[in-house]
Amino acid sequence: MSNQNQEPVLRIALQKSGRLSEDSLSLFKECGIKLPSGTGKLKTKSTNFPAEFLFLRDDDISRYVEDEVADVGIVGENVYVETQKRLKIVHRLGFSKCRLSIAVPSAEAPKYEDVSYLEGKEIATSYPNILEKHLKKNNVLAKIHEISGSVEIAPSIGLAHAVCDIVSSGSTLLSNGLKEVEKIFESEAILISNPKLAESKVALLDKLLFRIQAVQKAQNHKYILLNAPMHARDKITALIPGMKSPTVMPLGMEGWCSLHSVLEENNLWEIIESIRAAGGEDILVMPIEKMFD
Ligand code: PRT
Ligand code: ZN
Repeated sequence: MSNQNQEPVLRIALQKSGRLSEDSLSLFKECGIKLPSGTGKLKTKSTNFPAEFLFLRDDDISRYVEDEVADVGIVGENVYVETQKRLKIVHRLGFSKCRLSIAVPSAEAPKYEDVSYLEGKEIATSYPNILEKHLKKNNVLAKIHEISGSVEIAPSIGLAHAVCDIVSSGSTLLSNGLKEVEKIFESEAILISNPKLAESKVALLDKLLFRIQAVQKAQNHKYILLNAPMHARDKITALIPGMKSPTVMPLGMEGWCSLHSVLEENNLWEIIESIRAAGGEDILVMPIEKMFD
């Protein structure tokens, strides 16, 4: 029960242990939100942010948020969509990426041209709702066997002709003689919230989001410093426009300047090549801790 006189606290549900937990905890650490270390408790309070953490099975997080036991939570999008809850996806977090795919025994794979291969077949999965929607959309009638774990062994024990399972590296499918033939859903960790949060909690959530965005932006950008001959300055400046424009500083050496800027990680190598082709030298690329614009 919440007490009206108490300061608002954002109750955050996280996976206790599994593929979401480590990245979830390091995200809060990067956001400067401290947790008492190594308590192993089910519930703990941040020591420097009005937040309380609940540590749960990932399958239970959406329900806790729906039931208002938690205000927000971090879950895999696959689990959230499968459970068909009407919550709010507040932010995409970019970690615990995986895909939900159809796989068939390798010997059968050449026969799989499209989803119509599954007509009249039996498919084992832990994601019956997402699979059913995909089959319906493609007008395919198939029998879905819902199983909660070790889906990949279903074809070899004669339970199903195909599986629909989470894939990350693909090694589980490979070691079970299966071949991924169609990707039906892509997933990453998401921050979900109850749509009926009180205003005071929304303000805390906004504060948290501001920090998460600064951390994510910093992770996707690098700080770059380089030396350029004066004649190449404008050309290189155009390659690294940065947040407003690069800093240009004279070097002790006549005819040269130093350029400082910020660039996106995902086309870093191409930009470095262009800078070198334009005459830039002595290039340093460094991580950015936080980024606010
Ligand atoms: O104990 P709890 O119920 O909390 O955890 P859990 O065991 O149900 O979930 P967990 O920790 O395995 O996964 C949590 C979330 O991480 C999932 O809901 C996905 O959103 C995401 N995720 C990312 C994955 C994977 N990668 C993944 N590889 N979830 C599961 N797997 C499994 C998959 O089921 C298959 O058995 O790993 C196997 C495939 O991996 P590869 O690398 O061999 O392809
Ligand atoms: Zn689970």
